[in-house]
Amino acid sequence: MPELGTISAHPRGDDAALPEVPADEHVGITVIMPAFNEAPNLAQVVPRTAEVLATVRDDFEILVVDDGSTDGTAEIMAELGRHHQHLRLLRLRRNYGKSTALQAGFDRARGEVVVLMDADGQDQPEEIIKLLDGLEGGLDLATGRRVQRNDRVVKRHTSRIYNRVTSKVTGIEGEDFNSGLKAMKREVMNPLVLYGELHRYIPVLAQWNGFRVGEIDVEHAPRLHGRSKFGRARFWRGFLDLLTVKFITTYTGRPFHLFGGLGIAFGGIGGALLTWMFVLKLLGQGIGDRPALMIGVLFVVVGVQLMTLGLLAELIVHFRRDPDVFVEGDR
Ligand SMILES: Nc1nc2c(ncn2[C@@H]2O[C@H](COP(=O)(O)OP(=O)(O)O)[C@@H](O)[C@H]2O)c(=O)[nH]1
Ligand SMILES: [Mg+2]
Repeated sequence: MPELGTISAHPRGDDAALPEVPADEHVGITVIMPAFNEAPNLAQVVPRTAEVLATVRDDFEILVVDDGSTDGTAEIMAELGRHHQHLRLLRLRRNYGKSTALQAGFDRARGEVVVLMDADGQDQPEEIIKLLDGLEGGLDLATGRRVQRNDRVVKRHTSRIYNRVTSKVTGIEGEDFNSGLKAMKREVMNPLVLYGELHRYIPVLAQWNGFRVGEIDVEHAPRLHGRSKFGRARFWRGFLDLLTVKFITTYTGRPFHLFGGLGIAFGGIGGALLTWMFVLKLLGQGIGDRPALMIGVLFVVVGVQLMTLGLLAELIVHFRRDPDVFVEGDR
């Protein structure tokens, strides 16, 4: 996991308009808004969101995670803070990426319900109500399904492929895994560990942790100002992270089943080839130039490597058990 130690938990002196936050107090709802250079958007989105939340309950907070923005986000937030008492600003020292920013938000969110929402104006604050209704209706995580996507054509297509592949690989039903708008109960957030591009797979990880996950149709608007930060490079990294997710959700508890299995397969084939070569040698044939000899040796070495890797992984799992993750109730 990337280092989070350098995150400033409280606004620095120049954000004096924002009050210090008592971390042990709980509130009804926390909206976490990751923002990377979204100053003009925040100026519109934050007040709108506060307005909507105020219709549901008084005790909420909007936690903007400024991920190393260089566009005057802090100043805008300080200004907003003068008019909105529910505002919190978490400033990261540099740009860590959306997953790490969300994780930093998780670590400080005080809400019984945690809402994730993009800061660029694409997610509509009014839709939060629908998601909250979803939670009332029994879901643990309600994730927005953008019915009419307002993104560029390329993005819409890559996104469709990505959603199909994710659903196939993970075996989890869903049409819009990476929507920025989500609401979850606090328990769903607690075991999540986000880094890299894992924020794309929150529904997968939550479902795997045993929570009820559902998609709810939401409106999606064009970006208010600026451009999308998610280009091609991040898209590909997202696919690598799909492998990570697949691995985490399938083999975390039993890595030796993967590595050991592969190791036995390689070792077995290699061993068979070497036995064959040994027999030929005994029969008096020269085997020095036989490809099977090389392949046999290679496979045996690879097999041993995989087995030891699997045992190491098993050791790590063994010592990292967190018993509270599995427990739903205990009385
Ligand atoms: N904290 C943080 N937020 C980011 C980063 N990149 C994008 N975001 C935020 O994530 C949200 C969605 O990003 P956006 O560029 O609109 O992606 P798109 O909607 O998928 O095109 C916006 O609120 C961005 O400010 C980042 O590196 N760090
Ligand atoms: Mg966007």
